[in-house]
Amino acid sequence: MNVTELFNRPQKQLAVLVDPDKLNNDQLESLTKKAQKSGVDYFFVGGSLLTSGSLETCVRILKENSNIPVVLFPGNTYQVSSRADAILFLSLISGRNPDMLIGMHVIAAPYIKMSGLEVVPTGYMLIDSGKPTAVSYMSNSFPIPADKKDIAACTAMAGEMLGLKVIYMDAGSGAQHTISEEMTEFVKQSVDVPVIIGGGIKTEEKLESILLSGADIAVIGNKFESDPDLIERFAAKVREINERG
Ligand code: 1GP
Repeated sequence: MNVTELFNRPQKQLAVLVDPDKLNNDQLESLTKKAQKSGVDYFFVGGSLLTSGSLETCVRILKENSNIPVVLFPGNTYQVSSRADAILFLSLISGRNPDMLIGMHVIAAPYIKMSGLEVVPTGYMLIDSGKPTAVSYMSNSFPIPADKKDIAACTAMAGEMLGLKVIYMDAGSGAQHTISEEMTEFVKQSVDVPVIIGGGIKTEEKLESILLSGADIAVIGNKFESDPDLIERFAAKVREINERG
């Protein structure tokens, strides 16, 4: 199965977000082994900026120490590695910055084609989380207000109609407030493609309520960076939800 097919599986899934800037090689190797042991579904790899970490080294360590699919979640056009399994080809449909809707894609397209990576056309939607995030600043775009679930749903619908294969709603890394269950549910009911939710998920309770309200895949970065031992517990929670049905 390729990554797009894996995203479409009926069960709830867990992605660990790895920012190559945040972990040294030893920490990354240890986190990778924990994720492998715990049965995590994906690694998402990327960051708004890469200032010290190496994307290539990061992907190599993930691949050498696990058989978990590695999916690039690029913060810019430089974050392409042919060692990964797939790339989220992100169109920032919550914003009105043409560079993030199509401009960067034109620049990246030939490199991505040469890389041979599986391309997952992704409708990326930033949702307001109470304070400006790195990605809203770097993308020069406004997030969708947190209480405007109708705007979020119509944006997701439009993305699906444009042919995007997955919707990723993100409150931003380290968000103060996660995306609400109400918005998650409303968006999920509005589209047939898988819905990914991330940003600020820190507890098993939150993970559970986001998945039960309709998210197909939950993405967690910050919390696992500060406490990698939680990976096992969070992955067990996802398994438990799937077994309950
Ligand atoms: C950010 O959705 C991801 O783009 C994950 O956010 O780091 O807050 O878990 P956290």
